[in-house]
Amino acid sequence: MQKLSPAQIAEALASLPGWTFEDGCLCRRYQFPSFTHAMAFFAGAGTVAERMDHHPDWSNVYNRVTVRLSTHDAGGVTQLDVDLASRMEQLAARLL
Ligand code: H2B
Repeated sequence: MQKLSPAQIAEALASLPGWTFEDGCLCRRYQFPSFTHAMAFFAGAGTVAERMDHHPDWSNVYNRVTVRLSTHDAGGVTQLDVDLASRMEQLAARLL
């Protein structure tokens, strides 16, 4: 997996509303209606991540989930991170 260029990251972000590029990662902060919704997101996105063998750095406080995506092996953001981010958007859309 090749690291994306700043221009490629900017292009990907154009179709990922709410996502930013911060500290070398794709970043998104979700606020769900409840802790239960946040846990449903963890379960769904966790299953997708495991299938992709691509794992998010993420944290949870009550109904909030902060996600940071990068490809450690590549030392930056790759297409895998863009793909996982868009899968997360699909899952979150059903819970927000
Ligand atoms: N997840 C992420 N986010 N970045 C990686 O570089 C990565 C991963 N590498 N999940 C995978 C697992 C690698 O460690 C295993 C051995 O495939």
